[in-house]
Amino acid sequence: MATWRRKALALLPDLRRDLQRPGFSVRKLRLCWREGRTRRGTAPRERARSPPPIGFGIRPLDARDEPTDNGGGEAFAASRIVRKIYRIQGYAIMKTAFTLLLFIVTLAAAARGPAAEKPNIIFIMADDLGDTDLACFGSKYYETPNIDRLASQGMKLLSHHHCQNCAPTRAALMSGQYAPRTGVYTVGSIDRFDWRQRPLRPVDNVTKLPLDRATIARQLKRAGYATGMFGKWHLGGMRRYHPEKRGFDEAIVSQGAHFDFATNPKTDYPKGQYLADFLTDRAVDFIRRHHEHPFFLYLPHFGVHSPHHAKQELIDKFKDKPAAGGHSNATYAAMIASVDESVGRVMQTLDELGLADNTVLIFTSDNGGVGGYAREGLKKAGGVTDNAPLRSGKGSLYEGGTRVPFIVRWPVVTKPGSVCETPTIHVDIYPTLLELAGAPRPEQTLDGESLAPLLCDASARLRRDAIFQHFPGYLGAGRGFWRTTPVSLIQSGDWKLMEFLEDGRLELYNLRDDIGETKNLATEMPDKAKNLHARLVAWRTQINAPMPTKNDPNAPPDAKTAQGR
Ligand SMILES: [Ca+2]
Repeated sequence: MATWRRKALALLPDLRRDLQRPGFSVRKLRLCWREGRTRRGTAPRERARSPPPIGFGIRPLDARDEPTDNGGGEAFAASRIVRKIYRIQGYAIMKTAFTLLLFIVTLAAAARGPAAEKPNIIFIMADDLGDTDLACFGSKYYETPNIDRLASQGMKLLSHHHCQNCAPTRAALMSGQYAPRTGVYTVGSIDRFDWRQRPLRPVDNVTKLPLDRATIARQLKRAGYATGMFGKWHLGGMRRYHPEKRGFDEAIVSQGAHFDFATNPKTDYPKGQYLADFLTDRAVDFIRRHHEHPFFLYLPHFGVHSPHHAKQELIDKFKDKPAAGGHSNATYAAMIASVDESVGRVMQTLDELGLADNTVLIFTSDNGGVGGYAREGLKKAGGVTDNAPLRSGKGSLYEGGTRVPFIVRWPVVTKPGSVCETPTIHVDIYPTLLELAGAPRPEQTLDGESLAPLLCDASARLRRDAIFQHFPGYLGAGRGFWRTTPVSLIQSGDWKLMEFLEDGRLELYNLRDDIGETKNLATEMPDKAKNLHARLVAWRTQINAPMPTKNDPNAPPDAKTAQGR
């Protein structure tokens, strides 16, 4: 027998032992394999910036690939197998060996049951938390030790975007579709703001996620996941639109307040309990009841949305703390602290149950922070925080309104403390979770792309190279002032082009050089603006995006609201 063959076979018993360890996942192995393929396909200049590939392009291994002392070996996962495969590969077996071993590995995993290879998924989302409202995203006033720890153990996505306010973000997350496909552009009807003196009549707004859309929860449920949702839904709360009818095995929708809140279905809770604590109790209970099978937990907090009410002991902690960077509101800081406590309790529960290594834990916010308006001349818009250095805040399509913190911890796959600067957006989450779970794609169009390659390697390239937003309406900021007027935008790499639809005005920003969107380069760089605008128009055409129509200020009131319907 050839020497290389003897050495390769000698490694197999060791490999078999590894396969019996908890925490093993064929999916992780495939992701690492795919990551290697992705890197092999990148341009030479990109490759030069990345760590040198090994063998098939599989990244070099480091300490995080070893079993941890406190994890009892649970940190073992695909990359360890990949290393063994690499060693065998080093004995010249190459692709044949990998194919053979992947086959063996898949069979072994199948023998252990399908549950063993599916990671649990927890998606925690704050409400109205700004991009700089976490210590690990720059705040020197707010304190978020648990979320900071989560970020240190996982990956921060620094250019992740949601919509400018609540409902459309949730519709995109749940459906995997941009707003022009769901019709959910904002909260409430278009008549929430008096647009009648403006040049354009907004597109009618859909306030409930259409019933023919399969939610991400429904697809994960079809893949064998237990699914639970506790918190703010905002996509139609009653009967057929309730999350329990949209793919969640169990759901409690909270409404209205942080103390003395209502729930649907009605649920008893101790008088005086704070909503974030109530929701976390339900979430922890759900994890404990489903710890033996894969589960999807969606925990959309109402914090830190107004009304700004918080637990007194947390307010007291901040009331004498010096302001920093436009952050100064003790009650708001206390609300953030409660969300942080919630994340900490979820992390602790995962540790207690030994689930941390096989759970993808995501934390984000639904839209930008409420603040930064005064610099826009919107003195009546109020504000409780500041998104600086980002421009404007919630309700605006400038970065302060749409850029949000996004943290993913998936032990072994996400490199601890890593950051990713690739522009990403809400519609990417649905296909990402489908891939991580091995769940079937729905029949509906999915507009985003799986971020799994980025989770393996922050410098990996996605197939698409632009993200889009389309907002054909108005959001007010006091009488006669607007946080936004109708606008569409494209972001490609460092470049962002906005087209304001009232007059066709273009604004072009280089976000790497000018994160605050202070210098409009549209006139200075007409070719760049023209190219991006053509791509934006092509996207609007392809997705059949409805456009606002001309408004006639002299028409009778009935005619105005009837136009275009
Ligand atoms: Ca919100």
